[in-house]
Amino acid sequence: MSEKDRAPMADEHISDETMREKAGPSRRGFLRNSALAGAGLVAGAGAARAEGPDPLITEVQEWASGFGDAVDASPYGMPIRFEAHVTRRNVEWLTESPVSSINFTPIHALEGTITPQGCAFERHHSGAIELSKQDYRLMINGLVDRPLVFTYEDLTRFPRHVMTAFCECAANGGMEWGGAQLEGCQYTQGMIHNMEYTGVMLRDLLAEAGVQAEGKWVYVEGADASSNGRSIPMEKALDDVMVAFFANGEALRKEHGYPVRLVVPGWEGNMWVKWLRRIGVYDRAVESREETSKYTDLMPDGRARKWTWVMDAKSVITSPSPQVPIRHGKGPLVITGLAWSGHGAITRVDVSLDGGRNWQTARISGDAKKKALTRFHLDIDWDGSELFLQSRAVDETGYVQPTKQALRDIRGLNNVYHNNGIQTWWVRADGEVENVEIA
Ligand SMILES: Nc1nc2c(c(=O)[nH]1)N[C@H]1C(S)=C(S)[C@@H](COP(=O)(O)O)O[C@H]1N2
Ligand SMILES: [Mo]
Repeated sequence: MSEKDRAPMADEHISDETMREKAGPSRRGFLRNSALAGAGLVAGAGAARAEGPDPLITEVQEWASGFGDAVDASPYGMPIRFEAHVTRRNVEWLTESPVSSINFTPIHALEGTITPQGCAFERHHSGAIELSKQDYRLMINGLVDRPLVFTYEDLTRFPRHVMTAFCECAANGGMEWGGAQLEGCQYTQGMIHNMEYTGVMLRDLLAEAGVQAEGKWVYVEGADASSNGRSIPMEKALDDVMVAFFANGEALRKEHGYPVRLVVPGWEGNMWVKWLRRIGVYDRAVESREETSKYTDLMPDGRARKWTWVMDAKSVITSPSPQVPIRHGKGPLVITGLAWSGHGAITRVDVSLDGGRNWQTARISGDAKKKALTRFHLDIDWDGSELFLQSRAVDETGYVQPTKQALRDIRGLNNVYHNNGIQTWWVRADGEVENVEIA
């Protein structure tokens, strides 16, 4: 992972223009003289400023000359083909096998805050399993008064709650510890998704079983071969942990843990057990079978930081960014990105155009929900000169997102997990954008 690798981007720059060309009869095929040809219609800012009238305005188009698709053409709809490039992507050299691997959310191409399930990153230790509601069982055992086994239907009879939360893999940004490496926020910060979940609170299930006084930890595991067993302190388990079965209004997708997953707001992704099958209550933290040493942060002196569960405040500019260069030239430019904190709500996002010397406060668009992705925008008038774009998140605890160098000074270079450092994009005068680090 040492050399700067552009390979994954080979098929990346499928611009809207290319898609339009691929999309069928060329627009030029419809160019005809029209009655309005000499009418002096002026195209608006940003529209094609060709001489003469715009046939898209003056001509009756093919799509207005007949019927569109009938209602059942696609009983469960997929994005229109012009958006077919907006997908999860994998970096092949990162892991040995795709069944124990990760892919990346196309955050550069999304807006707002909700991640559609179909392009939300996946992380599996032994592949995504197919488990039906009929075959689903959830056991609660250990230090409880009444060991219980729930069917899926049993779970649906507990009071339901709705919450939005981000899920970020602890390894998000891990490839960037040693320096700028991958071209695109999809790869540098895309091990994250943000969904609106519906489910039941873990505390309600634990109350049903009756946690005994010595029960201080829950050990949660999945039904897949890896089981992904993790220990969660009782305090968190009784706070905001959810046993979820809907995401973004519909059933969880298979790859996100259908039919039931754990939602552990603000905490690193590996605790969010998918295909949840057992909750054991214990008096101590139980180590998972295979993963005793994983997800610790290796320090320069060889010691490891452990139980670094909460994801610290972080942000990234999603556009412009290496996969989203500026194509429209100078003038009005919308800068946008995402900010989040596992400690609560984002209270401010600053943006720098000059690599961190000067900062201005961006607009937070929509709600800044606790432990959820928050969208920010900054509208500038770009003079066409190069920029060193950075964003810096501040959360409700007052914590300010650090520079990558500040993190390295504390944790050294052996680390992989929990890189929440400030990202720099070098916007060149020609509008192309590169991942860089400035000293
Ligand atoms: N059962 C099970 N749960 C799991 C995993 C797994 O491999 N098996 N991977 C974990 C890790 S490391 C992460 S980052 C998140 C990713 O969730 P997602 O695949 O829905 O994005 O799931 C977690 N839960
Ligand atoms: Mo993860």
